[in-house]
Amino acid sequence: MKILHFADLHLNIPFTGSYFPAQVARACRTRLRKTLHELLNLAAAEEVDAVTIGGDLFEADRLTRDTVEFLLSSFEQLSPIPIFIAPGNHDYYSPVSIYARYSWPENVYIFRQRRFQPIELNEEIVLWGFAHNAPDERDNPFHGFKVPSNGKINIALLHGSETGNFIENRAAHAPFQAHEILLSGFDFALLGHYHNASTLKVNKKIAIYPGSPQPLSFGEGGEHGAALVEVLRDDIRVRPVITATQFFYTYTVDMSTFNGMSGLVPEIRSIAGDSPDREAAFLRLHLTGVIPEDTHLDKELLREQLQNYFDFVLIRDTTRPEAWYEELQNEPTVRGAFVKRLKKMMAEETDDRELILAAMRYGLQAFEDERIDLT
Ligand SMILES: [Mn+2]
Repeated sequence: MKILHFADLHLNIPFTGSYFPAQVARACRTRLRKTLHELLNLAAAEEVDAVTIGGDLFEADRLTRDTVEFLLSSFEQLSPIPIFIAPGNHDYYSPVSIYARYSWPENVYIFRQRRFQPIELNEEIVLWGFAHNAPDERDNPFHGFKVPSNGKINIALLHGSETGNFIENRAAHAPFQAHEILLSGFDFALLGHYHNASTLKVNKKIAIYPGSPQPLSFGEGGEHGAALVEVLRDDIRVRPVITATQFFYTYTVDMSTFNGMSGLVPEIRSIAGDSPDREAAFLRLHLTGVIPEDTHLDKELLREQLQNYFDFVLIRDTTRPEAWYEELQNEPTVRGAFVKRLKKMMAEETDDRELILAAMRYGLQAFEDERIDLT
């Protein structure tokens, strides 16, 4: 039995969190539709027995009729291959949801209940789907649930947060711990929710997050794709398939060591490398540090130059002029005292000026809760 599993496609996602202009966001949404077609084409080419979707297929509050019709016709084209959907927090099942209001093609099966429900995939394999019924399901889906002993291979399909040891994480959607998958009697779990691909192990592989087929925001730098899962009598084999064609890059430049634009642009550009499959690249650039008195940085020029290589450039500027130190040392805070002390050291120990300046930089970054890269 061969299954293509994916999750978190997030059709119609607005990309507001990434500050995309409308045009860039629209291009990304179009790309997500194309990605769905590629996933379904892959399912057909691999002659899978089933497709499973681990939730967040779309963002319900943004969904257009057009997208619904796109989904219905795309899924119908895969017929007779069955598609099983376990709704997540963005596409939760309710009587007024798109899942309930539209008539879906016959090869599409939607799980409706916030409790595992079984479907026999064949004589040996049972798929158990769990549906979110609200945008904020905080209960553990495995609590109080036990697969009846049926001598079969039991696979869970759900959208949820494997929390590791942080069991007190109250904001998590459908939180659980990896070992509970086995405790409930499942052999394996096909998951969704985390956008970076990962594998859960308890002695052996017991579950996968395939990752969102495309990364959807800055910070989603991991692997993104789908998983081809082969269920054998005594083994479950997983083959990851990378589908990402858009990429989000984050880069920090300490402007304290800035010496001219000519080196900066190639340096930033090189983080994206060369990738023949890349359709779009987005950059979030963080400028930090204290700028020496005689330095001038033309941010608009920098953005313009970077836009030759990136489809979107977001610049966050937390640089400060050198004169800022003077102001700071009079501040009646721990930070002020810190700066005053280092200034005094600088005046006394002229040999260690560079070192003290670095300490000042890192210290101030820490005060501002910034990430500190010791370079
Ligand atoms: Mn989710």
